Amino acid sequence: PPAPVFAAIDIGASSGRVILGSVSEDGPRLTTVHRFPNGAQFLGGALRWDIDALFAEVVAGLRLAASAAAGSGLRIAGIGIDTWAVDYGLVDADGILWHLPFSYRDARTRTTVDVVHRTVPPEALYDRTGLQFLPFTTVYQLAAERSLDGVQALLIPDLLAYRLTGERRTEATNASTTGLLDARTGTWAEDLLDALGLPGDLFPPLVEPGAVIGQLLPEVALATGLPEETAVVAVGSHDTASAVAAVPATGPGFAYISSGTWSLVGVELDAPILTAASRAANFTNERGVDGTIRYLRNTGGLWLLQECLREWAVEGPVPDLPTLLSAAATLPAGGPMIDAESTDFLAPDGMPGRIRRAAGDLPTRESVVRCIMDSLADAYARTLRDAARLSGHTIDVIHVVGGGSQNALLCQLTADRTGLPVLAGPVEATALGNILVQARAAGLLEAGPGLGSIRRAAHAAADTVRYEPARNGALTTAG
Ligand code: LFR
Repeated sequence: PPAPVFAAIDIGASSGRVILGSVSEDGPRLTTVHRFPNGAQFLGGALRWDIDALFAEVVAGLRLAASAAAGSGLRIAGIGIDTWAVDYGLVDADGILWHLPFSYRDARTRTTVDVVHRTVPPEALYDRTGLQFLPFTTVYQLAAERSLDGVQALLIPDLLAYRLTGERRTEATNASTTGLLDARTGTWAEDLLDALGLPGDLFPPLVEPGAVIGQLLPEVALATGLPEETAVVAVGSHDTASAVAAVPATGPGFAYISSGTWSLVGVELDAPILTAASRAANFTNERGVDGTIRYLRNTGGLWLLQECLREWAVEGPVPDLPTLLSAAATLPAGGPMIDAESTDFLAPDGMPGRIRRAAGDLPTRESVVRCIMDSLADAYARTLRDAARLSGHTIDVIHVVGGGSQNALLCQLTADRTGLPVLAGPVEATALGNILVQARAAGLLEAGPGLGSIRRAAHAAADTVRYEPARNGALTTAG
């Protein structure tokens, strides 16, 4: 029989891709078969995701994947989907989508945060769900819905899986970003749903990474050229869960920075930390693959840079990113900084102006870029110091994965500010984690529990670049 390959559909807030991956003795091999841009758009008076356009890209990508696999004599043994977290579509009993999913950057939760907190105080929410306060968490978005009668909420990857298979599930890692999952048990906090007036069956049943969600609908099989028996498999459908699963760590003392539109900065733990000190430091306890806990803070990310580049491109021709970054690297250290964690930078538009107002004197584009890089590295160092202090976890190396791992200036500044070595890569950690979870479920990697076989495979695949700090000094609990 033809050898198996797995398809990863990996969609971030600014771009998506469909990647084929095979897993052999020598480690995993990935091939990108389709790439497409993504971004929230003003549609129907609000910032939303064009989910129909995204689904069309998914189908187009699967069609390309099908022919690439067939051309190499391989069989697609599974399809896994991961995207950004927290956002959802409302689907009625007939499967009709009520409105285009809102983006977490839409302003509608500005008033609903207080509405939720008046019913369940933030301390109680933290104690139960362990999530850092972010104004866009699903629970605040749901409070902005006019009615939830007769509908179910499907998180974005679950919505795409539903359109592929007709099956409704809620994948567990992404469920943990809704603010409605119990951090201790990993099950729905039913009393919380109840207290907030949300229907008990608002979300479909939970499913763990590795489980089969369903097979392709006949019309999807037809459109993609894949057999109907092709399984859609649950993976860490929260992109950050997949990315951190594929961190090529070789020992326990690692921290990670999942670096893309956002930077997710923290450590991996066995159990959540739900203390008042942890809440005060705004640390999150998100669920990872195999019930691991990602203890992290969502700091600002490359969104700051993406938005500047977008705006500058509207003004006229811009130097390409490598040129801008090299120019920024020649500027002296110690320049102006912004608070990269501030919600002031959440919304789109006018980013260079907002950064200049916050930082003060930034005469050139490269000085704005340098300010962003310094500010991100500073936020990373602050966050990792807090993570070590609050968790007691010793950190002796930082793994940077995702698109930002290719940003040499940012990686070096991160090493310098933390005093720790940075191992950068893989770039496609998210797709790799997606594929490795499928491969393990198919029996190609040693079974869990524990991410051991996945991390070993990730390490075999990884082509990492090492950045040494200008001065040494491990971050410890005393840090
Ligand atoms: C990263 C990410 C983060 C989440 C943010 C919004 O892509 O999934 O983990 O906080 O996007 O969903």
